[in-house]
Amino acid sequence: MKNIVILISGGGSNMLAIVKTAKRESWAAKYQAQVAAVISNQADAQGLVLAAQHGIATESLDHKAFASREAFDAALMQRIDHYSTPGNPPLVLLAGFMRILSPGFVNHYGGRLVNIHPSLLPAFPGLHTHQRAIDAGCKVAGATVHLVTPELDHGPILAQAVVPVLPGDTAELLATRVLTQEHLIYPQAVAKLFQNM
Ligand code: NHR
Ligand code: GAR
Repeated sequence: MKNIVILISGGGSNMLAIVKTAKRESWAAKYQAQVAAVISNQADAQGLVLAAQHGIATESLDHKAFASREAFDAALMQRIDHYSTPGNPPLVLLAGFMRILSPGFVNHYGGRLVNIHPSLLPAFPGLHTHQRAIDAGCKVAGATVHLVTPELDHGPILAQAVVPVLPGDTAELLATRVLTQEHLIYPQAVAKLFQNM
């Protein structure tokens, strides 16, 4: 069995979309894969409650309890690698995970670390993507699933979805429109990765 570990910081709606798809489409039988755990750097993340309701193991690890980014990342790596199975390090999915990961962490999971970013990369890496797209006068916006590399939001693109930016849009309205698409493309991109693994 290949284990998936999902890292979150908040609501966890992308995490939930992946958990539900994995169950509905019986990934266990199809790909010998399952969501083994959800880990949050925020102890009060609503996503932890949702994951537990679906019978998934949950953990939280507070980045503020560590002296450096590297120390937090090393501890996080240990927690994740607890879910390794013989011959298979876990596939690690960032789903609204809000901490930049150091090169040591990224290289440890090389090719097995995936993020969903709420913009059409390479446009708008980093934070506040929806407001920046509106301010730039973009007519379309969207989301990108990509492999994580040490350079923020720059890894190879696995999937994208496009939505219109509508007159009068606020960042909140646009975020909701984009999020609906995120829930479709993230599970699809993960399934495609497994088909090639
Ligand atoms: N790490 C690496 N090395 N590469 C990527 O592509 C990463 C990553 C870690 C997270 C998600 C990301 C996004 O999709 C992601 C991609 C957090 C920040 C950030 O500035 C930026 C991008 C992303 C996630 N975080 C601040 C920090 O100091 C904290 C902000 C906060 O807590 O609200 O880490 O956009
Ligand atoms: C999603 O839109 C995701 O793309 C974005 O945060 C939201 C999390 O929602 N990620 C980032 O902004 C990473 N910096 P969710 O917790 O409901 O999945």
